[in-house]
Amino acid sequence: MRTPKIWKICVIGDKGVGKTSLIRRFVYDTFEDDPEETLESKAFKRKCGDTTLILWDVSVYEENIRTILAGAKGILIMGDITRRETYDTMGKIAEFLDGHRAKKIFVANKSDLKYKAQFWKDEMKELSETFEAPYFLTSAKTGENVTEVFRTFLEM
Ligand SMILES: Nc1nc2c(ncn2[C@@H]2O[C@H](COP(=O)(O)OP(=O)(O)O)[C@@H](O)[C@H]2O)c(=O)[nH]1
Ligand SMILES: [Mg+2]
Repeated sequence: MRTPKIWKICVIGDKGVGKTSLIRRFVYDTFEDDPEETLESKAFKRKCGDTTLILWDVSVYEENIRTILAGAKGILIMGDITRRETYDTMGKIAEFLDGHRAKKIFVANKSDLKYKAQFWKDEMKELSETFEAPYFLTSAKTGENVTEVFRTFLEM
């Protein structure tokens, strides 16, 4: 019998980038246009084969960020393509996490709003090369690339 694996994955990024929406799309395959704000960090769970993913939706108000991230196997660093400042935050987070053992993936969300994009693949590629971590353009709204992001963690 194979030992079941439990992996902790944390999702972080500026307020409103779609962290909760991405997790909800992955776990429940739903999307809301007007979800409630995440005041407190919260965990979701989804099984993928013999691996159980515990997904931490990290609140921007989280005071114990290091504690929340402790033991994480993976960290999703998320931005919103319609807001350039969220791209800059991704870089700051990656710097802050330098040396953390977790696998990191950069996620530029809201790809369905491409016509409003303030950054796109070139910028993401730069981030990806600087910090040696893969990137994805996702849409929690349409579901584009959402399972691919989590599948990449399972394969890393
Ligand atoms: N168009 C579009 N809107 C999104 C997407 N993901 C999230 N949103 C919207 O962006 C807002 C913030 O999403 P939320 O998941 O609460 O962001 P969080 O603060 O990072 O958890 C909400 O109005 C969502 O409906 C997406 O992929 N496309
Ligand atoms: Mg949220």
